[in-house]
Amino acid sequence: AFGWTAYNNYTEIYDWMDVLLETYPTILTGHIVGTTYQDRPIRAVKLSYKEGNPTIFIESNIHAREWITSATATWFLNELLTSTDPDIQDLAQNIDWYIIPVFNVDGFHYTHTTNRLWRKTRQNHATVCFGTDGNRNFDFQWMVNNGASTNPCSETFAGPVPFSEPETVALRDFLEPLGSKINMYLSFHSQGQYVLFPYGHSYETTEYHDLLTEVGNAGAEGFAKYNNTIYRVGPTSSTLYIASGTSVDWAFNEFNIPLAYTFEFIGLGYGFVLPPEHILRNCYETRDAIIAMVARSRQLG
Ligand code: 0X9
Ligand code: ZN
Repeated sequence: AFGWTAYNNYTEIYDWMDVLLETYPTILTGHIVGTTYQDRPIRAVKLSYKEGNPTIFIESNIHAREWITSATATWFLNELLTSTDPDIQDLAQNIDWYIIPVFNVDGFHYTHTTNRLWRKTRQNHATVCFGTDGNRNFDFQWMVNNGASTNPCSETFAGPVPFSEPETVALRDFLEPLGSKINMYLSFHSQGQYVLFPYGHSYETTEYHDLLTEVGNAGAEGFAKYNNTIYRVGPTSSTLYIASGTSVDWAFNEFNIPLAYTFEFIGLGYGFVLPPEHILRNCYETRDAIIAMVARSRQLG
């Protein structure tokens, strides 16, 4: 049965999404973001109780091996639909949510069948190596400042050109009519315990730096609530490393989204292979982080 005591593969996640769509037909709508290189659908759900809500967009598992991200995204979606906690019911009823639980479907499938530690997409650009780092393939400051690699065998291969991957093209085209309505964009990753925000490609700070810091700090307080888990907060470049052509930086810039974050969840020393008994802890921590970030952003208007 579907749940959060073990990790689920993409067909299990998609079958569960179908059940949700049948169970909550007035609240949920299913969307096909696009199709992967290997012809799998990239699916999203939109949760909306009413007209006129602000919008939060969650993109998860762009990196294939980061299984805790789709586990957490699906748990959070389930929570929005079923929780009796007033804070969660408030989030469900007064925010519109778009959630892509598994963005890199081909890569995710490959981690379940062949190589648990695969990161990239599965398209081959006429070399011996497969795959592009989806989170280096977006057309914002693509390939600048050594924040990605031109080597197709590298884990951070940026692709031969920006938007060389059908997956990143799909997200671009899906966001085009929607992006300017998004108030908060969240990209789920593992691991390292960080709340990161633009920019990744340079140390230059953005016009939203103070707001991003305030709301990011609230997120870290939320992550700490359940079990004292310490998250560091700051721009990707100065807090983690230089990364160019990422989805968050692209969406932030393209649609002027004031609140755009990357979460790097817990690894607990296990790296990307977080044992399933730690899934729920990460879910609770992420729930508390999102509650806190929404509360702080409402206070700040
Ligand atoms: O390098 C990455 O893409 C992310 N770290 S990971 O270990 N999950 O691969 C960090 C990306 C964060 N940066 C931006 N979104 N700018
Ligand atoms: Zn990642």
